[in-house]
Amino acid sequence: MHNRSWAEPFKIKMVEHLRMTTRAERERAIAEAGFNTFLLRSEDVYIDLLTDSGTSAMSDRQWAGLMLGDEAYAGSANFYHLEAAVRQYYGYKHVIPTHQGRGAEHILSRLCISPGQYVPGNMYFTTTKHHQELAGGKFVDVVVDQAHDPDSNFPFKGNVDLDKLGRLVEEVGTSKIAYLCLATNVNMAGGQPCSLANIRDACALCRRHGIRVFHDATRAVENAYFIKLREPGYAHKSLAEILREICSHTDGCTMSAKKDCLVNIGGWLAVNDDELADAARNLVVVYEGLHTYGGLAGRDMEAMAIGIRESVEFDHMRARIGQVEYLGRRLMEAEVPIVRPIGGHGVFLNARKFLPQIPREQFPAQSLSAALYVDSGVRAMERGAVSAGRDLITGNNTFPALELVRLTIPRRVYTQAHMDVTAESVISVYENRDKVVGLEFTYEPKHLRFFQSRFRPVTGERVFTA
Ligand code: P70
Repeated sequence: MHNRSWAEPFKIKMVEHLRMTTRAERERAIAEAGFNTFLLRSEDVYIDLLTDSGTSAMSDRQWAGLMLGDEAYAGSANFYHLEAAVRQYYGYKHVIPTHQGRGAEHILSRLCISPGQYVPGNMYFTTTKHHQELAGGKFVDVVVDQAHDPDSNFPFKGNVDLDKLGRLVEEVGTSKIAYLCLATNVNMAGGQPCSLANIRDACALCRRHGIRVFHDATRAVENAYFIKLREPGYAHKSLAEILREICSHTDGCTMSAKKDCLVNIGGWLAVNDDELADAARNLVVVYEGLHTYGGLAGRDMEAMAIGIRESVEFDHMRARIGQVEYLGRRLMEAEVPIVRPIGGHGVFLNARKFLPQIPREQFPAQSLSAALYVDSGVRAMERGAVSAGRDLITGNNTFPALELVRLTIPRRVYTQAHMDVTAESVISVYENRDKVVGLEFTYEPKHLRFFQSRFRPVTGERVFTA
């Protein structure tokens, strides 16, 4: 079986029509959107690779599950199905649903961070860091150096750097550390996994110092897949076994179920500690909803419970990551600069290498995602300086080592032919890269600026003049 190419372990039952646009229409649409792909109307997008979040195609079983929604305000049967699935596959004791991942991050940050505390993490994620800061915490990056190098082929670029973590503990003392925020399949590094050996060691270090570890489990199953393929000793374990082992080292997790769990909306907070669970259940009623629905409909929780079971099936993950690799390989063959190794949820273009003529102050990744949309209607997402935002203290723009454009692949949605068209478009923009111009802000909001910022080209009216 495994000497054959991967193919989707499903067939298509319903189709959603896409609208094709002309280049002139796209020029107008991106200008109206302030050259920010978040502000495009989805009707104007052909292949939508903005995100893998909430964009999955649900299975017929999940759709059937929607019809079993128990919309009771309290004690919905679907909550208990979700709770059982999380306990079985992730292994945490207490499960508190939230409307999506950031709802869980909000509750956890409020409960576990005191003002002035540090929160080490294996690379920042935008919403996670924002909630940590709103709670008075300070994020400290403790990911391995390889994560910041797009050309490093290290197989576990998501790993925690134990020296960096140890040094922080020594410098500030355990009482100043809120917890370790441990992300699996690190998003901002390019969808890069942690090894189980590293997870074990990082969590052991924390335990020795009495520091808790909370896991951002958003893409933990994708991480489990890479462990199975790459880490000695795991080839014969199931994804479900590896997932349980990952989670067993940590004290709880936040989850955006809109990714691995194959649903369009939902999330949860899970913890093992009884007192913390009580406090979280109490706080969730203030911000999300009663602790047996957390801002979701009963049907959403049912779809999530079913999605969790489907997500750990090996053939599903093999096809999912196989598709991402297919796109990545096509771009590598054309020598387009991408982050290596190819990640789990998308292919990340290295905009600094792609557009060396655009200075970082003119946001090359933002320009590149706008140019790609103009070329073909493919929508990508900036993951560089605009996403990183400003320094809390100085107010200056921060320029992370990685200035990337993410081509994020929704699960079970697009075909290999869509990947071909995407690759052809990226390659054609690459061939005409000298015709892409930089951008400057015309509007910059206070919180998570990348979502709503507006820009204009630094010269002329068009971002891509090819
Ligand atoms: C994405 C989405 C969400 C996310 C995540 C990790 C590792 C938490 C969350 C929050 C959506 C997104 C969010 C902010 C900026 C751009 C896009 N990631 N942890 O596309 O979960 O969205 O459910 O509140 O990746 O990567 P939620």
